[in-house]
Amino acid sequence: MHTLFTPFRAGDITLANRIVMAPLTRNRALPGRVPGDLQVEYYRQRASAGLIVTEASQISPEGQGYLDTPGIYSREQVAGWRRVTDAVHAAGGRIVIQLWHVGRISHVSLLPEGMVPVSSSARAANTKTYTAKGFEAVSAPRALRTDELPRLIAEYRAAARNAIEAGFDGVEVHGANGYLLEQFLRDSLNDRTDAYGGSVANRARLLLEVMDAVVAEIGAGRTGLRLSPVTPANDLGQDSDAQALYGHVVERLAPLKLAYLHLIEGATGGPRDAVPFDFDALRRIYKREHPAGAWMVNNGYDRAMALGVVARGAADLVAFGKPFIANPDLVRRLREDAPLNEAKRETFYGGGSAGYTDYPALEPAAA
Ligand code: 8OZ
Repeated sequence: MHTLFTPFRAGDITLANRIVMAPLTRNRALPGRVPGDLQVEYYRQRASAGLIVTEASQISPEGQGYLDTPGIYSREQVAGWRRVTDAVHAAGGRIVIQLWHVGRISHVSLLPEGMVPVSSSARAANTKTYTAKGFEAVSAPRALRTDELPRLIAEYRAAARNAIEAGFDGVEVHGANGYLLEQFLRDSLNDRTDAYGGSVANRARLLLEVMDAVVAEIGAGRTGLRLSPVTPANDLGQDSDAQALYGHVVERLAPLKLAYLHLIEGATGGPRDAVPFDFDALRRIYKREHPAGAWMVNNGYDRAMALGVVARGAADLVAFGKPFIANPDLVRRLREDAPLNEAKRETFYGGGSAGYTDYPALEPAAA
């Protein structure tokens, strides 16, 4: 029996198998950044995943960076998500919400009147985002003042509270892919001279304070975190010593006893080995102090790789992104080694049910 298909306990969350649906931005929220009927159907179809991590969802209006991404800061959003979590739970699944603040990866047209994106620095990213007018260059950010950080941390905490009210099994803090928390972590951008810039300990401070706040609000057993130590995503640039930076981060996270850590190995959605990094060394540091802490891996895994990494004990959980877009019954297809549907890129971001809730599942197995 392959362990990939056996149940697993991550903190307070019991998973029916080790296969996780990775967070996937799909830009289909309703006005008010509220999830609606389409999201209920999309996530319900994928409830056989051991765990679903929702698409990244902004913790505040200022945390949004793309058109039509959902939030988890308003009453209407909580009510919308409640319908999603009820549907997934009724189908026997487990679901956590990814808590997101994009930092400087935004455009003024997506933000409340008069606001500009915020970051660790005032330096703009050389990248585009998707607005009501299509792809546009991101707007120049301003550096957050030190005295604004407690409010930001409180927003993560309130979002975590909202998530539990919405019926989620927990939250995954988005600490990856060039967004706000990673903008503080890496010295390729963070040019601060306060207690949140400079040394590794200072650059990790905001992330660790956010994790402390979320854990204090909803408990460590319902809290996960996603990291991407060497991704080039969103023009952040590489840290001068990623191994030391992330070694410090996981060493400081271990005593929190989180439900799971979720690692993007390599370039998000791209090459796994473009930048050298010893992910297993990171895992060993983390597991030394938190052996029960689930280690979730992601990025370009196929069936053989996933079976292998779990069988070797090098990971507890494996997250799949694009395969879950195209295969609502991915767990069954992996178990039976059945062919997979191909995901259609044209319908990844925005639109309706086409390329979203219309990918076919296998016919029911013969009795
Ligand atoms: C693709 C498009 C927009 C956002 C990430 C939340 O990379 C995202 C994202 C992905 O983490």
